[in-house]
Amino acid sequence: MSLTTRLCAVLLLVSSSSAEILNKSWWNNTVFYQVYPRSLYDTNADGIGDLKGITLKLPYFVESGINAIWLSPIYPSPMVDFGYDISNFTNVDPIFGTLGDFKILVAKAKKLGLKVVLDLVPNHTSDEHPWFQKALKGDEKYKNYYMWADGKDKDDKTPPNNWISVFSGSAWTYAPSQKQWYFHQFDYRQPDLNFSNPDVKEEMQNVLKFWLDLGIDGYRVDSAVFIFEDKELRDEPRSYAAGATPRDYTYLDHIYTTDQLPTYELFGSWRKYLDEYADEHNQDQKMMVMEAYTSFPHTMQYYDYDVTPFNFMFIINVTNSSSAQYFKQEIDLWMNSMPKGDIANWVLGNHDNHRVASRYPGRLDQMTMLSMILPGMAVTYNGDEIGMVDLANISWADTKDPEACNAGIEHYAAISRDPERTPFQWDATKNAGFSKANSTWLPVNANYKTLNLLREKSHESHYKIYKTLAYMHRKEPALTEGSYRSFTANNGTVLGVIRNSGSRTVLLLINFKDDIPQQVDLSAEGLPPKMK
Ligand SMILES: *[C@@H]1O[C@H](CO)[C@@H](O)[C@H](O)[C@H]1NC(C)=O
Ligand SMILES: *[C@@H]1O[C@H](CO)[C@@H](O)[C@H](O)[C@H]1NC(C)=O
Ligand SMILES: *[C@@H]1O[C@H](CO)[C@@H](O)[C@H](O)[C@H]1NC(C)=O
Ligand SMILES: *[C@@H]1O[C@H](CO)[C@@H](O)[C@H](O)[C@H]1NC(C)=O
Ligand SMILES: *[C@@H]1O[C@H](CO)[C@@H](O)[C@H](O)[C@H]1NC(C)=O
Ligand SMILES: *[C@@H]1O[C@H](CO)[C@@H](O)[C@H](O)[C@H]1NC(C)=O
Ligand SMILES: *[C@@H]1O[C@H](CO)[C@@H](O)[C@H](O)[C@H]1NC(C)=O
Ligand SMILES: *[C@@H]1O[C@H](CO)[C@@H](O)[C@H](O)[C@H]1NC(C)=O
Ligand SMILES: *[C@@H]1O[C@H](CO)[C@@H](O)[C@H](O)[C@H]1NC(C)=O
Ligand SMILES: CC(=O)N[C@H]1CO[C@H](CO)[C@@H](O)[C@@H]1O
Repeated sequence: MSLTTRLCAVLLLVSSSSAEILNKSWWNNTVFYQVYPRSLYDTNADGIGDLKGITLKLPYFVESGINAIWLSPIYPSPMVDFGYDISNFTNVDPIFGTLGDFKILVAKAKKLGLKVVLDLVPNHTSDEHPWFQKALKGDEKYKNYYMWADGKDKDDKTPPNNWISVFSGSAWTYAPSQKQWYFHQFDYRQPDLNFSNPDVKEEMQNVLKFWLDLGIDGYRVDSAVFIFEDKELRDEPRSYAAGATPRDYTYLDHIYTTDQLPTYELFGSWRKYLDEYADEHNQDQKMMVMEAYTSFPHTMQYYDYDVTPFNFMFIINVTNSSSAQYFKQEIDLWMNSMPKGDIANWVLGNHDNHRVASRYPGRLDQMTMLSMILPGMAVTYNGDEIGMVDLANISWADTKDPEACNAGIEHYAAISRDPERTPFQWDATKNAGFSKANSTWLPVNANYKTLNLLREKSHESHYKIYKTLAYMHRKEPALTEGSYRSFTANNGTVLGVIRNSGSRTVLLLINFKDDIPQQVDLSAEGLPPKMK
């Protein structure tokens, strides 16, 4: 991506955007909080969290300094992939409640000044979706909603090409009723939608509209990189990744099944649609943020289409063993590569990765401060604000994550995402106050008697630090409008961030050698010479 292209895109946006859109880019400098609905709060004692539970906890979010939440999928789903396989895009799964419950949630959130964002999973539907069921019966209209091709040898043995599913093995499954193969980036029960088909585009726009009409404030788009594939269905080249077998996703270099240009263009068109909607209805601008695990240039490319890519660097690139210089280098890379003045964001954790307190042992507060003091949007996964840790010893019998189940009893523990999905630890009562059921969908971490919100409210704690920083992040002018500069000091032992607006300055110093106290000379940074 050349700088000129990006500048052009910015100029275009300025000239084409409507002046009427209210609270443009309101998500800048927000504290954006991911709710994993199954694990937040259970009101009907079935051991699984629900919408009524989220509604009950809305005041907790507000009191914690959070001002926008996004909900992982709540749609009807066979739960082959915990709601990321959707059988109806415009309804609520009975496990979570009803559309009525959702309307109440949104109404209460609005009263509290809390924005609500939903997860959109556009790459595929469940195989139980009526569209796919019709396709399997040969209905031409609905067959074209999906991706079909003849086998290479026109038989039922050889798939159309060598593409591999993320869950391993061929990405094509033969449908005897059609004597053709259908494409699926993930499980064979998650057929991919054909976004080259205008009818599919329109259907998805109707889905966007359905939830906007119910008052939501935007979308977080799941697995954004997978929407379009090469039209010619060309074989992908080998990656030569170490240890990859021909069934493994990593065996191939996915140049024809990820990051395709039409994918970006589709999101650009959704951005426009959301802006038109907000304008027409005299509402605040709608947020659109993308989950895209991809290379840095492909990540930056989203900015060209005026949508915000999640920044996963504190999960993927930087680790607890990275040096202060590497932290600085990566943070600066993002700040200097995104279009000037655009919105940065810092994701510390999510439902697909180990908990931040487990990835950065003993350094959670440092990471919280970093995400809150850096410019842009701070992104928190529920439970990280109290320092919940992975439940490392979930047994095979208790394992729920489909990816872990696919891996088998020998290998599940290494890849399971269950450890970071356990129920929220509210207090020291039964099931950590999460549920009155006799068993919960995943076990509650046994440490809840000492690690819980109620306890953390009563003494110096991760939660108190989080809350203080969250308010600062949103209210302190040096953070909401201030300049940004980073530096390292003491021969790379200390990472510093300075935010400044007029006479107000916020300085963050992180000691990378916790056990050795540091004296930092700040005169070179234009600050008082000695701070401890
Ligand atoms: C949106 O704008 C209105 C009017 O300017 C303001 O009162 C409100 O606080 C803004 N909301 C957000 C989320 O910024
Ligand atoms: C999805 O749910 C809605 C309720 O919002 C219902 O009206 C519609 O018929 C369902 N669609 C499908 C395809 O089942
Ligand atoms: C996708 O839809 C387009 C337009 O309807 C059609 O031309 C194309 O063949 C479909 N692609 C596949 C792989 O089914
Ligand atoms: C982070 O790591 C991924 C995977 O190795 C890489 O593709 C990406 O470019 C890296 N991003 C940054 C910001 O260094
Ligand atoms: C990083 O964390 C791992 C545990 O996740 C630990 O084994 C390792 O010692 C830590 N490294 C540093 C430098 O703290
Ligand atoms: C977002 O906030 C930062 C300060 O944190 C500011 O520098 C930047 O210009 C803002 N961008 C937008 C689009 O509001
Ligand atoms: C996991 O280990 C903890 C402490 O070692 C123990 O109390 C707990 O019962 C174990 N949980 C499971 C599900 O085995
Ligand atoms: C839990 O188990 C006890 C004893 O078997 C039973 O009386 C009670 O109804 C159960 N509670 C729930 C919520 O299922
Ligand atoms: C600075 O760090 C480098 C590499 O860690 C080390 O070789 C050097 O001796 C250190 N210098 C001082 C003045 O501590
Ligand atoms: C775009 C999309 O749907 N991404 C999801 C695709 O499906 C897999 C499997 O359901 C999910 O894990 C992704 O998150």
